[in-house]
Amino acid sequence: MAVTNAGCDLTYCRMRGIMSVLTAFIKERKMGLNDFIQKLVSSPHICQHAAVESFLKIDENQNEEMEAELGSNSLCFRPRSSLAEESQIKPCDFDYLKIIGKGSFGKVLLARHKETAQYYAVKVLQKKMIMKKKEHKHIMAERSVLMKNIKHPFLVGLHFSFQTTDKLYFVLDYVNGGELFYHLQRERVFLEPRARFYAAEIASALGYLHSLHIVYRDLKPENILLDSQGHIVLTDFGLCKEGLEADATTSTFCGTPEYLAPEVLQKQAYDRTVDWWCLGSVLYEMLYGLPPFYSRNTAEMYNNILHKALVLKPNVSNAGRELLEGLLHKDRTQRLGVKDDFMELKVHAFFSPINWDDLMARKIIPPFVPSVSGPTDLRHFDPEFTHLPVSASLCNGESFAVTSSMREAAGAFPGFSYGPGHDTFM
Ligand code: ISQ
Repeated sequence: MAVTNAGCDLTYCRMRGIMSVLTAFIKERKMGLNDFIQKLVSSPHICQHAAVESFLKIDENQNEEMEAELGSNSLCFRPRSSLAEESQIKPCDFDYLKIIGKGSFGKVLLARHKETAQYYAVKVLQKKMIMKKKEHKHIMAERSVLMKNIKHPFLVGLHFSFQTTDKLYFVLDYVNGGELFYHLQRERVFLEPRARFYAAEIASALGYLHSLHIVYRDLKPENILLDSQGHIVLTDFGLCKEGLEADATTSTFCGTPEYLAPEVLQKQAYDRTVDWWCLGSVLYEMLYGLPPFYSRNTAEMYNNILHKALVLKPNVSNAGRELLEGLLHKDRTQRLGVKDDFMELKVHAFFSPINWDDLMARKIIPPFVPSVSGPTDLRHFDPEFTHLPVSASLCNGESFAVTSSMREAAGAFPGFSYGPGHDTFM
């Protein structure tokens, strides 16, 4: 009995020992698993793998909790779409309805997802053209910026990106309120409250990008859209410069010359204050009807930007003129926003009627609501685009004769594809 008791005691002791070893083991495993999960979710690439996604059971709510735990800068980009489909997203998953924009590298189309009937703006870029103009770094930058868990009420959202041998596809939020400057052209100038509303929404989007160390860099009229409610949507992150810390500068530029800041024109180093110059240019144009330093002669306009003093006619309020002077300082070290970035703009007298919390919550009623009857109402898009025939090759048009330049283009965008099932590159 004693032996048995002793045996029991021993067994009990042993049991306790085993339990504590097991507990330690489980604890360690748990920590290891936590580490593992953290690694998984901080790699957008891995966490979009179908198997990983189902392992993590990422759905909207869980992801929100996870984001709160991991901090808002987690790199795991949440697809905005509720697509349950786990197969790879491909061009033929969409009906391409109309061309709504066109540029040198490709076009933007209104597309409807066949399964969900959801409308998207699909930006299709020709790899060949991008390679020819040595722009693939910018395109990858656009995709990487869009994927950086960017979520802001006034920035276009990326749902998926994928590629075929000759094309890159970005599947973006679709908005049909038209370009801000389409409406400005119709009205010549905006009254101050309306200009203030747009400038405030744009400023909050820029401030948000800066907080992620992203400089938008090329704010220009065609990148500023309105949604159907009349809120701002900034598109086109192709020229964004990623990874600029608060006092970092860069000097590479190849954008279009709409609102070029002096330092960019002179190919000097620039930083996030370049965006405040661009905002000043947009605000100036909204209030005065033409860009600042405008001349029909481009060379003269460049000269004006670099050397001509800013003259502000008195038909704008003192606060408005003071803000423009601050934003359009030729010397970026004197420009409004150089110290505290967006904070300096937020507290400026011109924006005193703006409640920034309401603005971010889209609670400020837009001063103008574009008239649209529904998603397929394209009245605010240029008929020059919408009347163009939609190419059938978007869905079935892989080119058959594969040339060496195509082969080169095909492999030039590793890691571009993003969305359900895109764990590998094409
Ligand atoms: C979204 N909706 C309409 C037009 C667009 C152009 C470019 C990028 C996104 C867009």
